Amino acid sequence: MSSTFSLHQLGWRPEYAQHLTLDDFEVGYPARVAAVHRDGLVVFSSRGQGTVVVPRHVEADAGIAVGDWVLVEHEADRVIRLLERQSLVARMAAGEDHRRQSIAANLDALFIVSSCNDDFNPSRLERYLALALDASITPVVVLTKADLCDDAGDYVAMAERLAPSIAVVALNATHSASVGQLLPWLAPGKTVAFVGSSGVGKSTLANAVIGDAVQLTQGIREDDARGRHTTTSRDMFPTMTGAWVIDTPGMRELRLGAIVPDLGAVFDDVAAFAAQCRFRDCRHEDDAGCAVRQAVMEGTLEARRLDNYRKLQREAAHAQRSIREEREHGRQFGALVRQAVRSKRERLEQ
Ligand SMILES: Nc1nc2c(ncn2[C@@H]2O[C@H](COP(=O)(O)OP(=O)(O)OP(=O)(O)O)[C@@H](O)[C@H]2O)c(=O)[nH]1
Ligand SMILES: [Mg+2]
Ligand SMILES: [Zn+2]
Repeated sequence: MSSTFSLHQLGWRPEYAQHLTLDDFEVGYPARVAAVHRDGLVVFSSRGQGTVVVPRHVEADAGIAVGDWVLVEHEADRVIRLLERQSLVARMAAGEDHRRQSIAANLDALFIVSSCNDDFNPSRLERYLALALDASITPVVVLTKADLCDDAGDYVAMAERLAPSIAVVALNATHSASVGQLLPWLAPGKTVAFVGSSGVGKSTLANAVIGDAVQLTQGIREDDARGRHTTTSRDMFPTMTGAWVIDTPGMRELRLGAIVPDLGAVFDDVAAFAAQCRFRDCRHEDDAGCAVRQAVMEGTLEARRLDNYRKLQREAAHAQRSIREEREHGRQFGALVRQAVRSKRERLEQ
């Protein structure tokens, strides 16, 4: 895949140039990140595909992500800096690690993939929907394995109820005519990513829209114990229609990493009931004057949905706290270093 791409083809937008000066263009050129490896980035640019290193001082919130735009030195395969992102999908790292972990940057649409079987989980879908809507990315719920279930329509109806006016598509990922339903989001220069649990068909879908280039993607896949191909890295590929698609490994856990998540975009019904609670700061824990709990009691609001809303709220508050602590820690460390340098200088000057 050594073909070259124009900025336009790569999905460039004038916004990315906002903080670039003429000087910047003299020393470097913009390139788009197609893969992130430990020892460098794979990038696409007007020079074709290349590999560049990232100097330590080039920092990015949550790390440089697939889909990011970087300025690369003309004379060396080295990143000068990261260009301002239009959007970022990130999550909190699993376990004790409290850092934010980027999944993909500068997306136009997020394909949230689930299957028409036991994988279908409304609370998990709400989680992904919140992630996309919070980043101002168009979410599309893609329900695979429609060919293996009795009535995919039931799943579509359940998914449509999860957030106001979202697109839901049911299909057979192994059937190209069926995958054609994704074309409205694959216009030239648009960038999309597939996310969801392992085995739901993300790579099958990605390969279907990549088309002829499909054979080139096999290298990134590894056979797992069950003889299945399971994706192990995030990579961006051009599609037949001139869009960009990012395939991601199946996620077991998606902890919201948004700093101020807009849960109201998904849970508009909860927000509407909450507006009628007697107390403005109602936490919907007590029945007294709580319109939200009343709605659950009357059956107009699903108890599961309220539980999930509150769970995501707690999670977001937790993420916000750890991000603040991390920053505070960084500041304190910086102050400590400056103090040490100052006292050393003072000693030398005495
Ligand atoms: N019949 C049918 N099989 C499907 C469909 N979607 C995926 N599969 C099959 O499911 C298996 C897993 O698909 P993958 O595309 O590898 O799943 P994935 O989401 O990329 O999985 P990870 O890379 O592990 O995250 C493959 O054998 C596919 O052929 C579908 O809509 N219908
Ligand atoms: Mg895969
Ligand atoms: Zn309430």
